[in-house]
Amino acid sequence: MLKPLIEPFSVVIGGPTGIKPYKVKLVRRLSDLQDFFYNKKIVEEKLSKGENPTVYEVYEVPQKPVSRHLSLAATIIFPGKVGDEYYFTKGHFHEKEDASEVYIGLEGEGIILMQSRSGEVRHLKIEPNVAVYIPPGFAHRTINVGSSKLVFLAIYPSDAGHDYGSIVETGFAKLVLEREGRPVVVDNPTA
Ligand code: S6P
Ligand code: ZN
Repeated sequence: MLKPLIEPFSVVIGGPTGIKPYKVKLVRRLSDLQDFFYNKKIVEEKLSKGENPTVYEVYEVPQKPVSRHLSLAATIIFPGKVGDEYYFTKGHFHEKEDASEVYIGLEGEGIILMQSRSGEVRHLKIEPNVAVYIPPGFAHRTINVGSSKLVFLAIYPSDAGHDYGSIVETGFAKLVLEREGRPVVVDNPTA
């Protein structure tokens, strides 16, 4: 039987939401990332002073979660740090282990940290005119290492799913920290 046709569509890339139009907006504030930054004391201090900045926003055009579809999402990570650790996304494995993903840099400069279930770590730069392929089986976190917002487009199987729990449990084996004004990738002492 023929599958029903989905109407083709386009989005405009750029502007304050990264893509337009979008269907779903997600906002991640410092309080949502309490379990993810390595220096939890600094996070607690900021939150107790009433500081709860937005760390990143995601603007999604999701499709039905079935394998023949691809979803689009723009992520905007604001510039900032918790102590010496740059702002980042939570990071996740895809629940569907064979789901890969492509990121395309639109604005700013960042690093994508990738880590396999067996602990192998890779990192690549993301910036305008760079596309990064994230193979199946690698958890991925994006870090804004610049002084302006980092914007990138993600294209991924709509049924990929997100597993955040494993990242909270084990942490990434590497951290991206500022040292003498520059980003460095170092071992995570708490992982
Ligand atoms: C989805 C894709 C991105 C992230 C977004 C936020 O597979 O990788 O759209 O969801 O960058 O990151 P996170 O780790 O909070 O989902
Ligand atoms: Zn993903």
